[in-house]
Amino acid sequence: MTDAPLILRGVEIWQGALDRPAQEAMLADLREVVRAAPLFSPETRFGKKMSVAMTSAGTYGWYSDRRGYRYERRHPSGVDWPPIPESVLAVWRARVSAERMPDCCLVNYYREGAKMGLHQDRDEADFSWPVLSISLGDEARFRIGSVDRGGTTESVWLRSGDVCVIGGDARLVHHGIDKVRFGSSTLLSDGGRVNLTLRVVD
Ligand code: MD6
Ligand code: FE
Repeated sequence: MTDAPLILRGVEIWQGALDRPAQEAMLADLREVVRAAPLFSPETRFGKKMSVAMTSAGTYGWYSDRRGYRYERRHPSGVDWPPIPESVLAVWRARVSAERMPDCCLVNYYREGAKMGLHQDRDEADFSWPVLSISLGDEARFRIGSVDRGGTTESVWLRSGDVCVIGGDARLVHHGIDKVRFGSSTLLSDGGRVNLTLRVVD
């Protein structure tokens, strides 16, 4: 466990926060989540299918289509989202708060070639809560800009077991994933990257 985070544009990056056994245990829990609520690739509000496959756990799941970005109470199949695994909640408790648990754990799955454009996470009601992310599997280049659109950006490689906290003055910074170094980790047998983002929604 790292004892101090790297800070890039106000984003806390806890490198190596989860050891390999913790990563494997979390991945096993996520396989259960995906079994109950299968991955799907939503459309952006511009009608373009996202390259990242997603699902969620918790009270709410993040969803997108031509009507826009929002949280939904149910998976597109109509089932409730499964509960957020305890292994995931434990990271939130340790890094953010033991008082309030997240309402949503968005699961992003990057197959070969998948990426995520610069965006802000702003579909939540209360920006005083940070968004916490956990990276598992292949390394990815995480790009961070500013709260305002445009301007310069900086990037950092996120590796399996890294935890990021985007909060405070950085809560609304633009960020995205440029690319994933496919096959760089042995955690997922078929390669790829999983990123979890935990949010307080209401
Ligand atoms: C990803 N992450 O790492 C995309 N959002 O695949 C995010 O969009 C993100 O890492 C909010 C807070 C932390 C993040
Ligand atoms: Fe995000």
